[in-house]
Amino acid sequence: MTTKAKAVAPKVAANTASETEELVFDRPESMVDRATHYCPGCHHGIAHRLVAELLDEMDLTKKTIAVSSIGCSVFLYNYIDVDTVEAPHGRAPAVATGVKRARGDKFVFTYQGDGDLASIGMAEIMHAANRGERLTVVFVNNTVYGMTGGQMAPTTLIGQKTTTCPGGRCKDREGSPIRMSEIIAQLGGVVFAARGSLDSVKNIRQAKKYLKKAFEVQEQGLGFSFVELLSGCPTNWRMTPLAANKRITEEMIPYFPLGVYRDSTADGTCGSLVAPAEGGK
Ligand SMILES: Cc1ncc(C[n+]2csc(CCOP(=O)(O)OP(=O)(O)O)c2C)c(N)n1
Ligand code: SF4
Ligand SMILES: [Mg+2]
Repeated sequence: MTTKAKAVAPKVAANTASETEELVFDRPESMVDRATHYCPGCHHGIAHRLVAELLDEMDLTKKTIAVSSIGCSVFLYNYIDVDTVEAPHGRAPAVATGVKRARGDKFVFTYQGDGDLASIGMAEIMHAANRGERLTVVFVNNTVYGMTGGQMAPTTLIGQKTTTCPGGRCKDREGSPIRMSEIIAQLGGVVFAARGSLDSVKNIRQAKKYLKKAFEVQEQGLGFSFVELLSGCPTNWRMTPLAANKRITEEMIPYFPLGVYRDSTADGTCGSLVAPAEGGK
């Protein structure tokens, strides 16, 4: 189910006979030239773009099989020009396991929301990580079930109002928000686990570095790699995009600290859990 991207614009565009303009920002070749269905201010588009940029830069596009799941990113195959398998809700790590084991020559990543990965698919993600499947998981945590209208997710913050906890999430009633990167990092088959954020340019650049490392881990055949991306859902948070970004900075990052939680590669920390780079627990 691939869609061909339009030819990319030349890197130097002629303006007049005597003048040229340097193209400094362009659409990645592996991204389809099409408007997305995402709401204004949604971070799924940024996450897609980071993935697409790396597929281009690492020359992975032609050998990639994406496993998209259920949630607002269900139409990922419309936007990233790679072969894609659509997995039932939460089952992407199990489907990706089959794909990667059958086609070890392919680059395989799952792209999952927090409702998908940390709720209905909790068993699948835990066991795929524990087995050390040689695949990469991109986990978009926006603390809510976005697609279905804003129900509480396992990652919903204490006090956050959703349609299923209209008075705000209460620890005694619904339990504490689950920190997936910290849990995943402790499982035996995990080589790289990190949490980035898409709320600022600085954090987006850092998130791309984490994704790149995770992709390299798979390419080197080392084992399971996992990157969580803190993201905004302005629509279901009932916020403007700017206020949503601020919420990530001020409320999400303190609870979900950014940084590398496991790096067992040769240039990493040889299998030990590592402290997050910033933020407090
Ligand atoms: C087995 C099953 N249960 C429930 C649903 C309904 N459903 C579709 S998307 C979704 C929530 C997705 O939330 P999340 O994974 O956080 O993705 P987001 O939309 O926030 O990116 C649910 C519950 C479904 N499609 N399949
Ligand atoms: S509902 Fe939320 S997650 Fe879904 S597209 Fe809109 S802003 Fe993005
Ligand atoms: Mg979500």
